Amino acid sequence: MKSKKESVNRRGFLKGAAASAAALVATPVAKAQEATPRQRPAAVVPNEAQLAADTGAPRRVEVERIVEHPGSDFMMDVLKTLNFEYITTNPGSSFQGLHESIINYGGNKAPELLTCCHEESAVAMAHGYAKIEGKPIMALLHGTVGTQHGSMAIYNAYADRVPIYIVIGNHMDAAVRPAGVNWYHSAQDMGALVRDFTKWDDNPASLGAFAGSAIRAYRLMMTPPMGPVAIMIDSEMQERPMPGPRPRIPKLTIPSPPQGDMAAVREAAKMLVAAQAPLINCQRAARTPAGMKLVTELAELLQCPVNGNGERMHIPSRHPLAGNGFQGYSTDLVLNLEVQGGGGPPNGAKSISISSLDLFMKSNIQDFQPMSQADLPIAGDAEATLPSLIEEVKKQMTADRKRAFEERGKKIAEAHSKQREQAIAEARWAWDQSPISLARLAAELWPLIKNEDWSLVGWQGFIGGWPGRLWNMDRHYHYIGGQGGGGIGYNAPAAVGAALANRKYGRLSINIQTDGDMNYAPGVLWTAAHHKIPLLTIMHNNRGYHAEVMFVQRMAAQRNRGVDRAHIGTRLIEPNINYAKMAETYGLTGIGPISDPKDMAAAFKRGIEIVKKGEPVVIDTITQPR
Ligand SMILES: Cc1ncc(C[n+]2csc(CCOP(=O)(O)OP(=O)(O)O)c2C)c(N)n1
Repeated sequence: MKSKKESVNRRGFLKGAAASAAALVATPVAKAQEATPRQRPAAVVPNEAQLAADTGAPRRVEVERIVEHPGSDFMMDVLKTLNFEYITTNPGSSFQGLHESIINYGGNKAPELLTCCHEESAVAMAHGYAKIEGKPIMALLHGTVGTQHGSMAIYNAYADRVPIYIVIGNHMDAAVRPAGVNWYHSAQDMGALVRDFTKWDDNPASLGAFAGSAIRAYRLMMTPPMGPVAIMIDSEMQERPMPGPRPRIPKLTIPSPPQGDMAAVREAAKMLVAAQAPLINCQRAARTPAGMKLVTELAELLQCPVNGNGERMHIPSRHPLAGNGFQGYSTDLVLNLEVQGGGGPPNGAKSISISSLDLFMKSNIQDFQPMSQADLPIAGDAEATLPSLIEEVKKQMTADRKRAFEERGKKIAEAHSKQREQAIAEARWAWDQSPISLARLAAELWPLIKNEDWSLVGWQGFIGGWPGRLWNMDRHYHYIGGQGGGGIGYNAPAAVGAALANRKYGRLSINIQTDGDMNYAPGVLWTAAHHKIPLLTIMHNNRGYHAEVMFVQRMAAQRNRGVDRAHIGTRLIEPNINYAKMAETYGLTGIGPISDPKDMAAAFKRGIEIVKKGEPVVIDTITQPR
């Protein structure tokens, strides 16, 4: 039996709940078509009995007026022409109209809405997805607050030249914007928050304008150099009934990527054929799987080395021409393909640059690097230009040059195989050490995955590059590079997004994950569990922000003050973080912590088995700093 006091309190609670329900239903659904300033219709509030009877089953919320054809249904018609497979979001009232249309309009057809616990995760997931799939998904952000949270990830994608279609809700019309939190979340120029690092943004004032902007944004985003775009959507426009006749939706066509000028391409071929020791340098040349084939074909024609599996796959890791050539290979000509800034060629060497970055640049953010020193700069997309360059090299090659190339190629191949042997020898160092060596971690994992269709979806910059040194990477999805803008917090969510893209191909996605990065927004683990995204996450748990430990140590040493306090502000210790438990909290299988290297193989096998059943797993390994 409830006491009298309790039942009064309960009634009081229900009254409060009814009031908040009133506030809730007042905003989203019941809206009339009248001119501004608009009267909000009084909402019909669920009564106490309804609330008390609420067992958690979906309840029909009554409203005074049903909106038959809300603007957001039309927005969905437009967005569906863009064929997004997924929409990542953290929910917000500024796009509740569109949210409702996504889940209910058009018979629940794709795109699927993915629930994210942080906007940075929503955007970075889209970043990782696009690098595997070669096409974008949409990230839906809430007003000023969601956009600010998402902005770091937008910046990374911008610097990485990766397309993300960002839609941002806003309560534009101050005359009808309810007082309170909606004002905090609204902006007069929302796009300004991310304009320095989006390729384009727009704030369409009508549904007709939205249709045009939505298609234009997609085209601009997909034209090299690619990049994220942002479209603002006004809440009133989403929620009001469609005014007047249905606007036209422009047809989506994507411009072909720009090729470099043919006269310049011929000149480049001439320089490459004549060079004694050319080197191909790639940063983001391969946009599609074809890019990797083209770079490899050019290298094989010229029998010259390819430096560049840093940001994308450009040549198989065990290809004899992968690397920088032999010791004493004194490069006299560098061919830079989509390299920011074009790099400084070695002393006395000449350089050619083929890059779409010359076609688009913004002012404020300094990601463009020092001024390019190219002797022959060709403005154009490298991947689109490579077929003509290959043809020209073939035309200009003589039998004499071919013989010289073959000689060169033999020496490069010998050096490549020596480097591989050296990598294997170096991997043995500290083999039995605890904390576990990263080389051993990569070496123990390789035999377990090499016969699978695997994909490394995390960055290898902070794990000593061991997968690239030891594994046989020969597909475009074997490696997708790093953050782009160096923003930590990218890796964990981008890996989930990349694993999402890999899921439909049945690929085994693997992420060797640093601990500092994981702690930015670990809720992405829940997203992986909730949406059943198979992913093997192996924690590189060095219990700290090791890059920063090293910086502080160096600074202290430079000042001769000793390095014994460099852990202050840089280590994640006292208490240690248990990632197996973290994973379990979010509904994943957690394994570890593992500090004895002998225990790794069994844990990896178990993890792989679970991932192959379609689930995400986290294995916590306690590792050497680097
Ligand atoms: C958003 C952001 N904040 C801070 C930094 C500075 N920073 C560079 S590396 C690093 C440490 C990253 O730690 P972790 O991911 O654990 O890798 P580790 O250095 O330990 O290998 C930090 C904080 C950054 N690059 N990005």
